[in-house]
Amino acid sequence: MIPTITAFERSPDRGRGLARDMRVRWALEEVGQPYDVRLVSFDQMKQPAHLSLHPFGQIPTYEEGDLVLFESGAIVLHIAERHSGLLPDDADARARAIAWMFAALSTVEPPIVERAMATLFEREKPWYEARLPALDESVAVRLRALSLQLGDADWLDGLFSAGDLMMVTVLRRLSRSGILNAYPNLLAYVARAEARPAYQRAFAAQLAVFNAWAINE
Ligand code: GTB
Repeated sequence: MIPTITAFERSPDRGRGLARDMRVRWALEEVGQPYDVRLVSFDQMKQPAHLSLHPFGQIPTYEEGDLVLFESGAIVLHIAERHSGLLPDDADARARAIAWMFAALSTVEPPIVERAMATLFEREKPWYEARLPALDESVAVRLRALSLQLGDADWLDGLFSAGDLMMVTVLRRLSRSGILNAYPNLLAYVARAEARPAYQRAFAAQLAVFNAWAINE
């Protein structure tokens, strides 16, 4: 059965692959599962039809037969559990890979998103300049630890897993800030992941949505 995911009709990231459908697309590409995409506007996301799929009126969602899922982490975990290629067979290694997925979403992503939100919406506020160093430090605390953990390994725990997929999508949010430049192994880690054919296909697919919209504007 071909699943259907939802994505922004007009992504505010202008095709840079930062919206959270990217991690779902990437996971589907890694496991070789074809998928359909339904594009939604900000207005449609808040209408009953979409709210019946996603209680918070967001993207991405995932529909596969009677199964409806929201939350990109849950969707990627579902894909990884139903197909081979994103989680190790060994039970302990599998549990560790899932722990890295949670670490990406609940430990590393929050300070990165908080900083991104401040740079987007608070730049003109009187407190912005004073607040930024604390936001930067919250991000740095996580990046220092992650960089130490990764060391000179290719991936966080053996072979590439859904944990790496999730962590890289989180780190990519920092790409334009230059913050990753202080962590050459993390920069290389992100580049290594971005070079994967599955990543490239997912990136091209979401970029095509933006380009199609831009041509018609
Ligand atoms: N925890 C949820 C998940 O992981 O699935 C979070 C989902 C979420 O935040 N979805 C966003 C959304 O639907 C899109 S991805 N927002 C609309 C709304 O809440 O009304 C977040 C996002 C948006 C834009 C950029 N960007 O421009 O760079 C990056 C990420």
